Amino acid sequence: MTNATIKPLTPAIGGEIDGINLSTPLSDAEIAFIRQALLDHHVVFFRDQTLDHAQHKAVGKLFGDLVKVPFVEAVPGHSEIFEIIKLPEERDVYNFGGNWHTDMTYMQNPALVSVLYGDEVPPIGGDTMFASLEDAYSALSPGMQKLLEGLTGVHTADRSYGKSGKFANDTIADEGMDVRPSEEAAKQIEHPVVRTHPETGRKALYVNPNFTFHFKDMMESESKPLLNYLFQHMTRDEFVCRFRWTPGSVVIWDNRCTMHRALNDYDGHRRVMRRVTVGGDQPKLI
Ligand SMILES: O=C(O)CCC(=O)C(=O)O
Ligand SMILES: [Fe+2]
Repeated sequence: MTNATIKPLTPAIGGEIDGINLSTPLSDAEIAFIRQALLDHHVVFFRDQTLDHAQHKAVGKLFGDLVKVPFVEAVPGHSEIFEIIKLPEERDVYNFGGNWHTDMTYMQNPALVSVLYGDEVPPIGGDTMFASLEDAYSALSPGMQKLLEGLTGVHTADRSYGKSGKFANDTIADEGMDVRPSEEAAKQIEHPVVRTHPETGRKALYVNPNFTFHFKDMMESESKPLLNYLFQHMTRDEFVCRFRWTPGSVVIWDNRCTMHRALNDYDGHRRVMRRVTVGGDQPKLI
């Protein structure tokens, strides 16, 4: 039994769950409710939660084993948790997650689910946007779907975490977020451009502007026109939602069928989020 309710945010994506306290051990009915809501809405939101590190990890573990995220320092003593911090004085700097992306597609086994907890949120701004990659796929013509199903995407973290990536000059990293650029980021990883969700059987587009550089066996210049078309298509109004954080909000998203983007419109305010990440399967087109 659960008294939980869900209120969709938009027809395509996002649902706010009420009536569940994530800091307590959850009943089987509550767990089933959250899992189904995530499959139906791709990203779910909770308000007014209070999670310590152990409780935060317990929420992540509802979906599988937790992993350490590469290139980002973890919270001391908690390798599966990291903090996303932007300080008031960090004006005009790149913010973490600021380009549309799906978490960790630069790995052979990218993230399955991410659980983000809003510890300190700005009074206005700092929203996060989410896009449904299933709706984006479904809206394409049968001809384009077929073409894309024959393609493989090449992903790398180099532009973000490489030696000359976005975070290479993050000079006040000591008090803020601790990103560690590395040669390792240049590694190239291949994924199908269309993947099948292993639990729902639905197909989703699986490329993103932050990590997908080109199609396999094609040059960047050849890949760009189609990739750019897809990136524009994937962020059409009818496929996205925008979440307004309040302190204690918890957001859980399914990286198998979504991408997201953190908005950088709150210079002069501190924003602190904590994330745990559930390890994923290898994306496949079935
Ligand atoms: O800070 C945010 O709103 C999202 C950052 C992000 O991309 C992530 O946590 O995966
Ligand atoms: Fe992210």
